[in-house]
Amino acid sequence: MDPVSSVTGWTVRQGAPALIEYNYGNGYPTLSDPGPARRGSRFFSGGNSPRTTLTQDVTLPRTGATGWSAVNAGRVRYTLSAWLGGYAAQEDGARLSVEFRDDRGTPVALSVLGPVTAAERDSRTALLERTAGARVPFGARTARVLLVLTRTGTGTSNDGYADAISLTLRATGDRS
Ligand SMILES: [Ca+2]
Repeated sequence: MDPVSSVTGWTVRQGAPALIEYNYGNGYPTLSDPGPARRGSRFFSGGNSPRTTLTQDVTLPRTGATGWSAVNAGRVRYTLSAWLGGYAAQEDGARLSVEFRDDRGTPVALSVLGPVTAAERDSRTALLERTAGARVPFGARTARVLLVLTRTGTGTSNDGYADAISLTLRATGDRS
């Protein structure tokens, strides 16, 4: 099937993403290239825009083991995870970040994944797993997840790729 450009749950801020099937061919990542084990049918690419950005805003749980009071007690950790990649020896790439904000919208923490370089991919078309995590900071109420797909090589195709994006919260028993 042809690529699609609307992405449920995400807001396109810049450019136009293309969600491409792993069986699309044309040199794009396939089901046999390195990537997530459970990769579904499509992955994010940057389409034909030099820079494509998407955001997803999340309100942290108000109550419960990962709720606001647990956050303020230092008892919640987050993990940001994604598979990021690119095409052959090109340096087109994907970067994923999460920015936690307090009730005034002021940033209180930031984690960034990628981009995965061509050297890290051994100059082959691939998506590689990247993760980061830390304690959710005091006062955090919302999180903005930002995906940036950037074209740096020649040609029109923005071959920053991403898939299996997740942000998870976990209650901890101590102030680790
Ligand atoms: Ca390219």
